[in-house]
Amino acid sequence: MKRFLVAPTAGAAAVTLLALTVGCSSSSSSSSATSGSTTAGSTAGSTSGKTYKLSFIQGVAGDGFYVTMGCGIQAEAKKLGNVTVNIQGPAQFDPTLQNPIIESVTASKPDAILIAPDDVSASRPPIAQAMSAGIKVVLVDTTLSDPSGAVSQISSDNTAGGADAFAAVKQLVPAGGQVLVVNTKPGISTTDERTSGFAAAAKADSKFTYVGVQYDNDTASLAAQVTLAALQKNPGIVAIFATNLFSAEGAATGIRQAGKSGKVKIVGFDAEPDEITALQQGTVQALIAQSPYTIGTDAVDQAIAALTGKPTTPKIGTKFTIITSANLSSAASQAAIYKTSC
Ligand code: T6T
Repeated sequence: MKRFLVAPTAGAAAVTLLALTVGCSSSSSSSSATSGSTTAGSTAGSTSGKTYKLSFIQGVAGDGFYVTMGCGIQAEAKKLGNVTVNIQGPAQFDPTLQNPIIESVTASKPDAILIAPDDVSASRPPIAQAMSAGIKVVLVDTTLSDPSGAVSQISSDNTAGGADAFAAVKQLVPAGGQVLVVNTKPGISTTDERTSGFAAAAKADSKFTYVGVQYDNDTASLAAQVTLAALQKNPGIVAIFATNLFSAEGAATGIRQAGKSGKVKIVGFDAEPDEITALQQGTVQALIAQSPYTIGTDAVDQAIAALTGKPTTPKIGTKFTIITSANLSSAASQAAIYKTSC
């Protein structure tokens, strides 16, 4: 996988960016209420004339990360010319909502499923059932405690991303102090790993006190509430690491409500437009943008390789772009902002 570096830039909240790389790709898009399908108009990528049917099951619908991943998936399908894609996702990041979608997609007999599992354990049985039915499975973004049988696992290096978030906090608050994590919920591989990476780095630095993690059930409204409560309980908090898009949006609201905008720093994961607005307004100081579009393109390539007997890559890591107000206008930062539609 690739990793990045957070390099200090001149002036205030400057954490400039980045760039290590070590692996390969990422994903996205819709709800049980939402689904879409795209079909290539030619057989440009086909040698046999066969058309391949892929299904992409998002971690949750309406999340810019998965929307962007879906754009990559659809673009790659179109490029190959002999691939159709159906996109669906649960209304919440919840295996009890996602599992029935996995089951109904399996019943529809696609050639491959690209999926961001909602829980490391609870998502395994229906995914194993899909594999047993002969469907190729590519794990995008999140993974399982037991990923055996999957063609490929494609994601950011999330533990490293958590450590990078702490490096950004150190640059923002060199004197140290209390730090908090606002996270989604236990059992999501990606955000658990980000939290562990951040906590380990914070605990290893004697200038900082790690005050723990608050969970928001992947909702911005709860993230705002737990942030406000945590700031009231621990007025010494100097920075918050928000482990994903909704956590960052909500933490920014909580800090605003506490009247501490800009005083308590936020380093957040992801880069959807509302997070960029918070960065411009000075509520959020740094964003660790993932590469969901690339996860999507790589996932299609892995699925098609598996279906055509070509070599596959068991683990692919995709890069981060660390966005700050100082580098927001750069081409790299602009290209890293997530899409709200394709
Ligand atoms: O951070 C991404 C994704 O990587 C994570 O697994 C869940 O949350 C997001 O989709 C952003 O909301």
